[in-house]
Amino acid sequence: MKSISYDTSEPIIALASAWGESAVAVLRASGHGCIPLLADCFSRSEALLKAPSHTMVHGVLIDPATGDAVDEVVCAVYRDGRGYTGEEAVEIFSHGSMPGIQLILETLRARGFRDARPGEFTLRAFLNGKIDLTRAEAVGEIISSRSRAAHAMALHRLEGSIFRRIDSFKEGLKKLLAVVEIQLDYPEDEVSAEDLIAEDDILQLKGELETLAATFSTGRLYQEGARVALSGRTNAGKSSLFNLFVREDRSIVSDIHGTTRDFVHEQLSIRGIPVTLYDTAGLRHGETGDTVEREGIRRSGLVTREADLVLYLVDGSTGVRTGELEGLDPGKTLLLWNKADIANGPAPEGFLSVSAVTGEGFALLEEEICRRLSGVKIGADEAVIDSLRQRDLLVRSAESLAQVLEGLDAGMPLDAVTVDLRDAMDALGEITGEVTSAEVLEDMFSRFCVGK
Ligand SMILES: Nc1nc2c(ncn2[C@@H]2O[C@H](COP(=O)(O)OP(=O)(O)OP(=O)(O)O)[C@@H](O)[C@H]2O)c(=O)[nH]1
Ligand SMILES: [Mg+2]
Repeated sequence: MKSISYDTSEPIIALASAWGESAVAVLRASGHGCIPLLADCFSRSEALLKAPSHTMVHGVLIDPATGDAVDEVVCAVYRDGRGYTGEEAVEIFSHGSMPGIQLILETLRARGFRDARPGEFTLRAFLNGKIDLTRAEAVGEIISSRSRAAHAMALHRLEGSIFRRIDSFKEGLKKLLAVVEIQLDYPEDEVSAEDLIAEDDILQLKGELETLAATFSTGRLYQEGARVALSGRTNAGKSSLFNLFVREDRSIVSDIHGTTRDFVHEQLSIRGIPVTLYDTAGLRHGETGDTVEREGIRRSGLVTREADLVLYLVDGSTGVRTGELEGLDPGKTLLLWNKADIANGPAPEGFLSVSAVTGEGFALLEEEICRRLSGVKIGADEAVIDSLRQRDLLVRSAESLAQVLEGLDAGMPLDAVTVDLRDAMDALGEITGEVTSAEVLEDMFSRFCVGK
């Protein structure tokens, strides 16, 4: 493997907490020899040099050039191999002052530390065999998670849920390859590929790979969220329902038709899915409204077109107007029979009955939104991927297995089929990082923040 373009053995330093004034800041130092380097600028040099792993040493950082105090700090010491990076490392807890942090960094740079690259601590953890690539990616995913569900899923991945799944896939393939490769050593035995490779096993494995790859859309949904728009005729109760979702009196509600002009939006979480909810201007049939209202309706049209899901409200006390449901996209529309508390009759077929005033049907509505957006119900223990890289490699692996099946059907020779089997295996190896190029690694970790 080509090596990383920068030296990953040098001692590095970075601020691990956010840039900004805070009570405490955390700086991370890592790399062979970083403890003695730090001890050179520490008031209790001996204590730091002798500190056992996983202990804290209190003292003052000092600029050795001037003898001036830099900051009062606490150092958490990790001896060789036991820190996050799998190297000798120190976490420095300092005061969270921006000029103070700058001074610490300058002092340590002068002692021979270099600034860490983005994600370099996690990259080193990977290079030192502390974590595989799926766990390394999970670290980035935890930090950037936008909802509790996304956070929980990423944490699950950090605990190795994806790694274990991939490992079990690899085990299956490894056994097959072992049998096949032994046979390739004895070309004089005329054993066909079909005799050695059970089509059903390949089919099953291919199915499992595809299922895991398909969880990517769910992973994305919980991470990036979805756009949900409220739509319907004027006075259907869109703004009332919007306010119920956001749990505040955000959008103006009145019994005057055409109350909402410009669309209003808010961020919220529906059963763990980050959602941007839009309240839009009500649609009128035949009547035109004034210029401002027409512009509002035009803009609302753009919002509904872009939305992942449209909640189309019908006022249950007046019912469905002729032709009003025409032109709605059934694939992304959820029909709501609002004002169930004063409706003339039960919700027609295909409608969900709700009341924005009494809250009736609201829990079911949330459940339905969640189901429609994610398509599947995610169990707490289920492995869900949130990395395009992993998705593409799973697809590549499944495609190679499809080639294996084609080869078997066409009666291809064993060595030809083996090439595809190996490719399926390599793609899985790339997911966990056994056969990943330096370019891929650098690209992946460059998207992390500095200090992680
Ligand atoms: N009884 C009852 N009244 C409701 C319900 N939802 C809305 N209303 C009333 O219906 C009227 C219109 O509600 P809005 O929420 O402003 O309706 P809208 O769809 O936003 O209307 P526009 O902004 O004009 O398009 C108000 O008087 C609400 O109090 C409901 O579930 N039950
Ligand atoms: Mg409104």
